[in-house]
Amino acid sequence: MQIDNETKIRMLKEMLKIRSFEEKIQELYHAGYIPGSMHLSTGQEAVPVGVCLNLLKSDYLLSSHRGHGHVLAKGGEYKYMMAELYGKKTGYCGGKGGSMHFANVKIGVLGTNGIVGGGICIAAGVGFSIKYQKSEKVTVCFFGDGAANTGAFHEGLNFAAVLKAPVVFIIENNQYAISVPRKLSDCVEDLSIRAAGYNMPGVTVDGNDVMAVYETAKTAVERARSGGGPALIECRTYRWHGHHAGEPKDGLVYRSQEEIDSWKEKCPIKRLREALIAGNIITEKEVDTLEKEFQQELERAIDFAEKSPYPDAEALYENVYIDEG
Ligand SMILES: Cc1ncc(C[n+]2csc(CCOP(=O)(O)OP(=O)(O)O)c2C)c(N)n1
Repeated sequence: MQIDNETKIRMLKEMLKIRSFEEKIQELYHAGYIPGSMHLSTGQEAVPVGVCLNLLKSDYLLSSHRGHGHVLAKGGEYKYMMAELYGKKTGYCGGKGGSMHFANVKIGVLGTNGIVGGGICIAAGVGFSIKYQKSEKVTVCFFGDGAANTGAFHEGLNFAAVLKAPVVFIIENNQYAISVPRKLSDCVEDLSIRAAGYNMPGVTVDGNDVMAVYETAKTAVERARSGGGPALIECRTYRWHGHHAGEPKDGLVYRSQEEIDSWKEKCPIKRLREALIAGNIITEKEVDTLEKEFQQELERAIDFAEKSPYPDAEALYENVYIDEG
């Protein structure tokens, strides 16, 4: 498959957008500006970007507790995300969701989710509703390798397959579920072979190669959109930091520095950046400019979040039950 240069530049830009955001919020979290807990996806950026570049704004997305990258790749804006992380009224969920609970229907983000595997059955239901309404939308659902060992995984994939629902399930296999390495919890090497149990295509792909992710997702998204039913994609990747931002020694307790360094060598951004510069598709200077622009946008987002008010006490009771009035 030939990927045009414009798309390749977009891939780099979108990955830088996620990396810049997460590096900044990590700083802010440790400086005490962001309350609650936070799970970073640094090193995993090729997965959301490779998948979401195949989606339309009207398509839907569900995600896990590690969802900043997914929301950004689906069109999320720094300022509303930052305000949400700060717990402010102007955030995507009025400051009541925080890092693990972003939702914005306008950009098709139906929810990131603190329950491991929690998005999988919802995605099957969303796929059912798309089919029921005879619409041509697609739903993608991101979750970790740990979530692929939950009962919800079986229920959700089976239900979506029986209904031939337009859902693309994406396992972000970052090698660990908290501190448990996957060799202690998986009985198969390629998690994608589980797709056979649900009679859907399953593919394992290098999740640090954004072009490979893009191409694999393209096939699955087009198939789902044209009525072919769901698919399962396993993206092999790695999280550079600890399970959550406050984890002791940033995750060095259960894994070695050598292991982390070897994955940093395979950084998806470095890889694409070097290839695009070598191919005269973008210049070093243009990449620097992009990075500076993201830094400036982040400063504006922080300012917006800091100046925004906290939700009113009465907001505690809003969005809990449907207002029938
Ligand atoms: C149903 C449920 N069980 C346990 C937890 C605690 N928990 C939070 S994250 C996590 C590990 C998830 O691993 P994985 O699905 O691989 O995602 P990753 O954190 O690696 O992105 C666990 C067990 C939870 N949030 N929900």
